[in-house]
Amino acid sequence: MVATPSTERTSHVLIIGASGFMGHFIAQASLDSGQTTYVLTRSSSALSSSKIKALHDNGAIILHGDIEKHEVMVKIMKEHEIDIVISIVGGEAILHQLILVHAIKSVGTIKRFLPSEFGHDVDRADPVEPGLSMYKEKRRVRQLVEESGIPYTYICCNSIASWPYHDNIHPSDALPPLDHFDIYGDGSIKAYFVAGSDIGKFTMKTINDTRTVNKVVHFRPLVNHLNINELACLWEKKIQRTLPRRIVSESDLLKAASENIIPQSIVAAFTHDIFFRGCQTFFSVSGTKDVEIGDLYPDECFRTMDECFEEFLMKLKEKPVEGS
Ligand code: NAP
Ligand code: KXN
Repeated sequence: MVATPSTERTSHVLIIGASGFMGHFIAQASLDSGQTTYVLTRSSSALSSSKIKALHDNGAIILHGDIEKHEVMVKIMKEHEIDIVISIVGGEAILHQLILVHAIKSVGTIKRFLPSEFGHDVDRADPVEPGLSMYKEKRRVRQLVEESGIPYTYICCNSIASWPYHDNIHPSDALPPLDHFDIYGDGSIKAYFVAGSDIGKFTMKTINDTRTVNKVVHFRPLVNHLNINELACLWEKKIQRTLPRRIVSESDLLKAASENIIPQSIVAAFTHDIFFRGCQTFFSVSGTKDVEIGDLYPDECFRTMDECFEEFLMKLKEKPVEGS
């Protein structure tokens, strides 16, 4: 029998924040999954950004706009018949999404909205300030989305696979340490680490999946459920030498948070929440709104931390750091 070509059109996905750190992984995964991918940027000379140019070269359609401009966003979503909106704006722009939610509501045809979450479950985690203020903003966005009746999915992907530096908002842009390890407390509290490409890949699986409508999707890959002592040993095996450990105490992190230097103090607050309070593991994924990504896609594998550290090692070999 000859297969009939499918006449179903691919989803039109609008990605906001693709020039950013996390957004780039999502936009690349959207292209890899074959969706028609629109990338919104505020920059009018977008192709001068190497990240946007790379996405354009891979087939993304670049649009100029700003989520703070209601009418512009309504026009863009209507004109391009957008089905799915994924926002991955950074910490300073979380509340700008309130305007975007109103625009999505007035368009009326958006099938799914993924707001800028991509971390911990903000309704459960309770970090110290200034981390708490960022979560309060994300909670406000959740509340408006739910009141508006827009179908949504919240991606709680936990930590991006990298060394968890307490002062770097984009830790996977940096190599793991080569001089010493900062170990938080006794180093025994575990976290979940997910490769950026997997955050993208699994996020894209959820967007047309009816099981994730109005759900909080938790990423808890057991292969990457590790504490910082285990991470340090893994990296030592890769670089084939041992490094001294320096203990960073709970009060050191609380002090770094209380200094209120943005964004570093926000990261210090989240690092405290992860490695002292255990915010990624203190609850079970069992509420009526919760789903675990591994339960949804049991046949899909996650990249392991071993593979991610191997990739860092390759980068180190390509570009050796002085003194290493
Ligand atoms: P980022 O690098 O700061 O990038 C933010 C992007 O937002 C920029 O590319 C910017 O695009 C876009 N943007 C900002 N304001 C905008 C506006 N008014 N209209 C349109 N676009 C706007 O962000 P990020 O650090 O990746 O953070 C993204 C999300 O991921 C956050 O929710 C954050 O909490 C989370 N995150 C999680 C982890 C983790 O380990 N779990 C790590 C990092 C981030 P243009 O300049 O091109 O307009
Ligand atoms: O401006 C920012 C930003 O863009 C990202 C301030 C903080 C962050 C952090 O977001 C990121 O560095 C790490 C992180 C989150 C949010 C995280 O580990 C969990 C989370 O829920």
